[in-house]
Parts: sequence; structure tokens; C-alpha cells
Amino acid sequence: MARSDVFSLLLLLLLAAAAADAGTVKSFKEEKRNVGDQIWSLSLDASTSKSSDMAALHENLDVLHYSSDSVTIFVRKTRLSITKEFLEGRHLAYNVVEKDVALHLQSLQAAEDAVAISRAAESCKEGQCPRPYKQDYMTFEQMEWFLRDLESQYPDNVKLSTEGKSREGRNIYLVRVFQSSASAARSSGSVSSRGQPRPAVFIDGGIHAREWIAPATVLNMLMKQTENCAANTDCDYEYYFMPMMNPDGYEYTWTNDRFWRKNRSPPPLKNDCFGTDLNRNWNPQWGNIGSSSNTCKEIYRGTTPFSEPETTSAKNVMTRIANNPELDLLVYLSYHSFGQLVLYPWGYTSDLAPTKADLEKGGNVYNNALKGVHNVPYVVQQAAELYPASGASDDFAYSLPIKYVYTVELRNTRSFLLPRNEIALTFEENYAGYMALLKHATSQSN
Ligand code: 0X9
Ligand code: ZN
Repeated sequence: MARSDVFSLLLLLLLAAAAADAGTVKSFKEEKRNVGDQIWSLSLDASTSKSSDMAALHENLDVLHYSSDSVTIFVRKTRLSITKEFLEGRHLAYNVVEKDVALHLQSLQAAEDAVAISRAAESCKEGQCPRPYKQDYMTFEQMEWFLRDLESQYPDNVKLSTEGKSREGRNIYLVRVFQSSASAARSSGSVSSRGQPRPAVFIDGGIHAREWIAPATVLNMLMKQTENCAANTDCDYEYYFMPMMNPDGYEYTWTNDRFWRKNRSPPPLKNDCFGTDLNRNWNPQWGNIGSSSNTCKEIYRGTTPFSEPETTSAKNVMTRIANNPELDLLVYLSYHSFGQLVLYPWGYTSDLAPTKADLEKGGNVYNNALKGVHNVPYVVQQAAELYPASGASDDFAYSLPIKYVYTVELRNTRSFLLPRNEIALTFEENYAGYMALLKHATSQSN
């Protein structure tokens, strides 16, 4: 072949490769997560819905959702045959709802992309991330940029601190939002100026990695609260937000497994599995019902109470605030999804909490205000009525003690994969609930 022919051939090959590449860019982005994982639906008869049987299902399966007659479970590719055997051993019929979760994710993404919402309006870069997204989910890195930018934009009202590192070395952030000292000095009738402790609230989000709407909602609440304090309206509390409690798990849901729940603690022994359930790692009542000592279970509780840096960081901050004589830590809110529920303690037992009436009243105040926004029904109930689970953050908070304690399961009632056009709606209704609860809490304590 002549030299010029070789050159033309190379050029042709290069052009063809470029065209193929352009084709891949235009065509749908291949989904690398959850290839071969499945979603199954089990039919329950009356005898299986007994609570002891339900506890066994929770322990052995990754239960996404259940009603009185059916349960939806997520089954990893590596666990398909073992799960089949488990169900057959219990004579439980099932059918496959999604036979490849990767394809399911891909088609949901395509459907969402077809809806005309402008993602472009919400791009953010380091040093230029002035607001949390309302139309889309953010990566952990984007959330970090937002928090840093918020602090530099509102230095009189926001203090960002790092309260520890996750297992993989990511920052566990705390954001304190407060009235500026100038406006505090002006408002001579404020609670603090009467020498009484200032009311305080602690809010966390993202304890469970796959519940993306939780950090998204908490970041939007934090933004709104900051704007209020900067405008010197509705800023009677000291506000503490820990919006991204499980950064490693969250990152992993973006890169490897959209259905990852736990943190990313390495396996203690060779045949063990990754991850501790950060909502089974707290005291008191650590290690009891609704948690597991098996590292491979979704509800693995860790080796000891607070064995995980993520729960230790939150516990230390909450204890510090509770012990600060200048503050009165009145409210704890922990955001999760899904189910549309406002859950109050106890969660480890169906015994009634000593202040059940107050908890229920506060939950109803939250729920009534929430419902007034988009008329979406949430249910207020004792956490253990959903299913008993010990070692969760809410029972720790209630024992501190904090008077008004809630785990809020956000939208919707079917899936963790909440469409992004519901982010703003979920935030709006829950912000109304939060505002009403905070007002109620101070009106009761004065
Ligand atoms: O099981 C949990 O940790 C929470 N539900 S979730 O689907 N987000 O995982 C509910 C926790 C409720 N509180 C207690 N049971 N203490
Ligand atoms: Zn959760």
C-alpha cells in the first residue's frame, strides 16, 4: 500500500471512530449501576403478615415496600438464587417486577429527560453554587460547594463546621444558622435577651444512602431558613443542620448501586460484607429487635453502639447542644424516605412513650401544616407501629431528652426513585410542617 493510501485509511478509521463516538454521546447513556439486579413482588396471605413473619422478612430481604397483602423487595444479582430458595422454603409466591434494575433506571431517566424541566438553570461549580437544586438531585461534591458558598454569602448567619470524617474520609458537615449579632442586639424583646436559653433544633438527612430526597429536602430547608434569618424574620431558634449524614453511601449510590442503604464500612472479616445501617447503630436499645448482627444484612447494626464515625459525629453534636446551658434543644427531625409518614418514638417497642400525647400533638401540627400546601396525605404514627427497630437516631434523641422528635418519611409511597420534579414540592410541604412544629414547640414551652 502506498504511503498516501495508508494515511487516507488511518484518517477514515479516525473519522469513523469519531462518528461512532458522537453516536454514543447522542444515544442514551448506558446505565452501569445495578446490572442484573431485580425487583420482586411477593403475595402475602393473612398468616404471613403476622409481625413475627414480617420481622423475618425484614431481616432476610431488602424490603422496599409492603402493604397488607404484598411486599416489594430488591434482590441483588448475586442473591437471586438464595432469595428464591428462602421464599420457596416459606411457600411464598413471588413475581419479578423488574428483571434488570439497570434498564429500569435507564427508562426512568429517559422518561424524566423527556419532561421539559431545565437542568441547565441549575448547574453549579466550585465557588459558584449559590443555591441547592430544586429541579434535580445533587452529587455530594455539589452539595459541598453549596455549603461553602452559603457560608461565604451569609457570614453573619451561617457557620459551617466539619464534625468528623466518614469511613472513607469525606467530611461530615454541620451547619449552624442563627440570627446575626446586630439584629439580636436590636430585638430587645427576644427570648435570649430575657436571659433564658434560646430554643434549638437539630435536623439531619441522608442517614440512608438511597433516600435521595432526604438530603435534597434538608438542603432546601437550610437555604430557606438562612434567607429568613438574613431578613430577620422567623429566626427565633438556633438551627443545626447535618444534611448529609452518610456521604460514602450516598456517593456509592451515584457510582455503583442506586439501592445502597448503609454506610461503606469495610467488612470486619474476609467473608463479611460492607456497610453498617446508620439507623441501627445508636443507643439506648442498641442490638435489640429489628436489627441484625450479620454484616451482610441491610439492617446490620455495627460492632458496638456508635461504632461508625458518622453516628458518633452526630451524637457528639447533639449531646453538646443538649448540654449547652444557653440552649434548649426542643426539636429533632430526621429526614428519610419513602412512605409519607411522620413517626414519633418509641421505635424499638410498641410500648407508649411517656409523653406520647405531646409527640402525637406535635406530629399532627406538622402534618396539618404540610397537608395545607399540596394536599398530600402523610400519616402520623408511633414508629414501632410501622415495624419495631432498635438503635435508631429518634430513640436516642428522645432519650437525650428532646421533647419533639420525629423521623419523617418523605414522598412518595412507592419508591426511593422519586422523580426530580417532586423535589420542590416535597420541600415546600415539609418546610410548612417544620415551621408550624417549631412555633408549636416554643408556644408550649413558654
Ligand atoms: O427503618 C428505618 O430506619 C426507618 N425507615 S427507612 O425506610 N427510611 O429505613 C424508620 C425508622 C423509625 N424509627 C424507629 N423504628 N426507631
Ligand atoms: Zn431511611
